[in-house]
Amino acid sequence: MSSHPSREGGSDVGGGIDAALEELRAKFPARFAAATTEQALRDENAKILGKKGELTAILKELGKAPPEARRAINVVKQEVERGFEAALATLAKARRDADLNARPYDLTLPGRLLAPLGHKHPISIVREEIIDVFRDLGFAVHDGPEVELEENNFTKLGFPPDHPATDMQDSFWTTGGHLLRTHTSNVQVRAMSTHAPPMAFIAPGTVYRRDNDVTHSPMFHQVEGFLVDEGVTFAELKGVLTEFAQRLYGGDTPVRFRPSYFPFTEPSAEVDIGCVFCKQPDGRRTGCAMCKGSGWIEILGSGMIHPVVLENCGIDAEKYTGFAFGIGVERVAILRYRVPDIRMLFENDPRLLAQF
Ligand code: 2U9
Repeated sequence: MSSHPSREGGSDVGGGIDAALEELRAKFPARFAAATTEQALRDENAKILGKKGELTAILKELGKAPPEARRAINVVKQEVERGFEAALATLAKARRDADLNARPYDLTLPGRLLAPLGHKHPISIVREEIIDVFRDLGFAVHDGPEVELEENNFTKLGFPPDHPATDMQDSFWTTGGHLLRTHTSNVQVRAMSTHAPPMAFIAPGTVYRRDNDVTHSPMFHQVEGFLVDEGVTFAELKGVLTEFAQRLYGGDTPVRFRPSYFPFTEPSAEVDIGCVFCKQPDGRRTGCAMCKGSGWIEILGSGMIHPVVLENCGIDAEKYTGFAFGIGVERVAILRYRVPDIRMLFENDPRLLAQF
């Protein structure tokens, strides 16, 4: 390739054009070097090689010029093209060097929070605490279906066929004798029917009843539990449930057992703890609106499993006895967090949930 095309090989293409070509050839490196941005460089390149560019105009003027003349112009054209690519590379390198030499990002700065963090639901907080205590005491967690047969939900538990709980008004019936379980006792029935004593299970889960007011939600949560073995008495029931109450509410919490009635236990007892709201520094309870002036708050129901229920689940009631209990998870959460309406727990308003 010639280093000076217009003067070699007789390539003089006429005074004006020759001069313009020489000037272009002499000046394009400086023109490219003066461009400080890629856009400016491309603009400068277009002024020379574009459709209406200076070199394009020379080429057009050449028209019928001899081939050597066109070759000379093409040589210049190639020089311009190479010069443009080189200037482009120089700009890219300068940009990269500037990036590398710029102040580095501060990687120790905290990230930007794109979405607000969620919170554990109060029902989950309380349920997990209850499960932890019973797990510690040797109970295993058992699961079961939420859509259940009448037999496992009512019949085997000793509910008479005309018991109000079995009514269409009280339970959610589906089809084929199925209903949404009204308690997690169905899990206990299934566990007792498939395991041999000794056994101790808890059944945490969601249950459904046709109730809807300030203290009742049609969907709520229970943790039920039972223990079956030879020689289990009410003393074991009292020991386990006192331990549970004091682990959840504090070691100095008074616990009392009040006679009650459930179709599936005999005898049955409701368990109260000393009111946590009007407790004085000396441990006395003064009575308040939460405990309705009594100084006691009910936290769960319990009882010795009825022998008929044991037999219905295939357990020899002559040999084995057991106790069972049921805890309403919402009740624990409402007492702890003083939620005025149970339904607020399920509206999932982030402003409420963020407070727990
Ligand atoms: C079997 C045998 C016995 C479970 C029990 C209670 C007492 C009880 C309530 C607490 C608050 C329900 O959520 S709540 O309204 N439950 O008082 N539950 S004894 O007894 C059983 C369960 C299964 C086979």
